[in-house]
Amino acid sequence: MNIKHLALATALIAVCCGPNRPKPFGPVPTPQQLAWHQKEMNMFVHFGPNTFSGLEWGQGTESNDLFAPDSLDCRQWAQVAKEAGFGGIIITAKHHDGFSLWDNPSSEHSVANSKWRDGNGDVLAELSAACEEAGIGFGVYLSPWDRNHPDYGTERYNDAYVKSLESVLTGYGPLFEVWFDGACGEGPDGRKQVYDWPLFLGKVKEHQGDVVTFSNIGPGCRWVGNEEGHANETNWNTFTPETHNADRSNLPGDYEHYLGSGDEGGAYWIPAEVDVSIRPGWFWRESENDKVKTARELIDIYYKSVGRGAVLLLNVPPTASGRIHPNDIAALKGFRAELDRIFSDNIATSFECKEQDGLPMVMITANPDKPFNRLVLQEDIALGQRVAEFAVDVPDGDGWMEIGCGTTIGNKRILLLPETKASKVRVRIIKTLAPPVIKNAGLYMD
Ligand code: FUL
Repeated sequence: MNIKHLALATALIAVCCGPNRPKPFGPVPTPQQLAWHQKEMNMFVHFGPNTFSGLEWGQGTESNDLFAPDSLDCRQWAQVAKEAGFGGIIITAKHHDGFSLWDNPSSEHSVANSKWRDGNGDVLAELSAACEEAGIGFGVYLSPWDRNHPDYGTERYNDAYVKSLESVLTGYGPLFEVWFDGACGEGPDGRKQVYDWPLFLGKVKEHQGDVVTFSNIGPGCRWVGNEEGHANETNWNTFTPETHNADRSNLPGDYEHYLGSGDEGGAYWIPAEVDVSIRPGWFWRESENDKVKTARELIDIYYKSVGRGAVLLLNVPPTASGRIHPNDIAALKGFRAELDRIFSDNIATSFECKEQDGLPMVMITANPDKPFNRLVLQEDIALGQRVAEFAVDVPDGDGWMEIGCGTTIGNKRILLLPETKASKVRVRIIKTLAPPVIKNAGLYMD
């Protein structure tokens, strides 16, 4: 710890988790963002012509009839999601190929002009009803990039896109998240589209209020900067976007790394979302049935996303039949069983927040007979994000011995520790931007 941090922490001891609820500090989440943080994990569903062609990015020239799931079962998706512990499902209503899973008023390239269910099918209607029935949220991904639309690359396309957007924003009840993919490819003759973000975001606000809106840089949540399943160890929910069109020239250093860490003292609450697929690709293909991530790989992703204060968006793509493959279901069941096994037995019996040796502390009392190797900490983020650095000690003779350390906490921090038995564990808050407000502390064994 350097002198500056010690001084800062000393000046801020006053509170931790006492009865006097402190005032908010800095940017805070909206009620919708707070509910989103509490979901911790959502399921992404990539489904469309690519499911049938094996491509990751469809050309936009595929026949409408390529999309032909013979046993579409959105209730199965919702059930799988719910049982795995996902708070909602986000579906690719339209991916880059432009094919729309509902009757898109500004496109001919959709289920409505296909032989599937004689043109009367609507995947969004079916999935939103299934999510409602299962008691989980429903969200939509609507790719701005469109390789099919004839107007792509011209000003007219923005109006066409807005018409599609309004159709999904008004047709399927309240959404928990709207997902704007950052990909912006070329249209015919190399035409580049300049997306009208103020127009798009204005329509979201008009029809769905403060729904959490994902794009590379928010405003509801930001991309974490990779598709591998991890946030950075230091992960601030606060962030100051410079520009919406990913003009990276004036951003600090490595842009992707920067997205994964956010800004200490950033101007807005724009938390990171970790999007990653359970398979190598985003879309299902037969050849990847034996490449589904294992339960343990998913646990590792969980530690590096939810356990670093982010929200996890795990893609589980249905097969061409319209059902989720048994291998993906087995992996998710294993993942859920591992989470339950690890986090059902809290070795901490109580915790209190106090001052000791001039620092704010979380003092945890633990069952000395049981080993632990995971520490869970949670800030009360409704009051902002505060903690920037902490260290973890256990008693050692007359003193203490440090067994781990970390930086940010946020909604949830899971710190990996060496296997330890102790009657007490103390968390020293070494650097904090305001008096820390820790609402939960626990010890677990993995
Ligand atoms: C990317 C897309 O290009 C991928 O196909 C996928 O949809 C992923 C979630 O976002 O930008």
